[in-house]
Amino acid sequence: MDMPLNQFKRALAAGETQIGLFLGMANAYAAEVVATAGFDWLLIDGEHGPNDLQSIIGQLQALGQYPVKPVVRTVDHDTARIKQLLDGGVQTLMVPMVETATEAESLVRAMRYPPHGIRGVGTALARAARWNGVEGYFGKADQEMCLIVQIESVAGLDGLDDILKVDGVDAVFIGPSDLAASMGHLGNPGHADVKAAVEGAILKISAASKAAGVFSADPVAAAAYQAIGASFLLVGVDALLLRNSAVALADKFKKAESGKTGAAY
Ligand code: 3PY
Ligand code: MG
Repeated sequence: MDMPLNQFKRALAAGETQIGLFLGMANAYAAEVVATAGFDWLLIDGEHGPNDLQSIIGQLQALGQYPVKPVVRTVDHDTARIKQLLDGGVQTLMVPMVETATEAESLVRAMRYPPHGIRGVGTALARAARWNGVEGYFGKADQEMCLIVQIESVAGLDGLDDILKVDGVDAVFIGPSDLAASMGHLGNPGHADVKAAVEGAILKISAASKAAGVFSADPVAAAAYQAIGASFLLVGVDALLLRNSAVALADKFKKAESGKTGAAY
C-alpha cells in the first residue's frame, strides 16, 4: 500500500492558513465528534492532556476517517518516546519548550532514520509502516515527517535566530501562556509585553520562510497574529468548549429554577 502523505506539512509549505483546536479529552470518540466540526487541524495534546500512547493512537485512528489533519504534542524531548509516537503513525510532532538550536537538531535526528538521524527501526511492529505493508517505506518515511518546535520562554526567544537556521524544523509555534510565565506575567498571555514578544517572533519566523503558529482563543488577537504572518493557529480547547457550554446551560436552568433570572427555553 502507499505511504500516507502528510497533508499538514504540505499545507504549511503552501502557506495555506490552518485553523485548529486543542484536543485534551484523551478520547477517540470525543476526537471524532470534533473531527466533524470543520477545523483544518487538531492538536492531540500529550503534554498537558491526560494522554498515553494508546489513547493517542486511538485518536489518530478516529481522525483518519476525516479530512482534518492531526498533530501530536509530545510530553518532552525524549527520543524513545518520540520513536514510539512515530511508530504509532504520528507524522507531525509539536515539541514544547525548545530553547536552542542544539535541542532542535536533536529533535530532527530523532525523527529521521539513519544516516540522517537516529530513529530506531521496528517497522514490523509499526502502524507508521502499516506493519511492513507500505511499499518503499524507508525511502519515503523521512520526507513525510514534520517538526514544529514550540518557543515559549525568554530563553527560547533568545535562541530563535539559531533555531530558525536548523534544517528540518518546518514550523515554529509560539506558546503565549508559558511565554507569559517566563516573562513574569504568569496567567496573563494577553499582557501587552507578551503580545509584542509574540508578534516579534511571528515576524522573525515568517522572514525566515518557516511557518509561524500561535495559540489564541481571543479572536481579535488571533486575527492580529494572522495579519502579520501566523499561518497556523489554535483557537480553542475541546474540554473548555464542553465545560463552557455545560456551565452556561446549568446556569440558565438553575437560575430559572431559583427564580433569580429569566426563563430558560
Ligand atoms: C502555551 O501557551 O504555553 C502553549 O503551550 C500553548 O499555546
Ligand atoms: Mg506551553
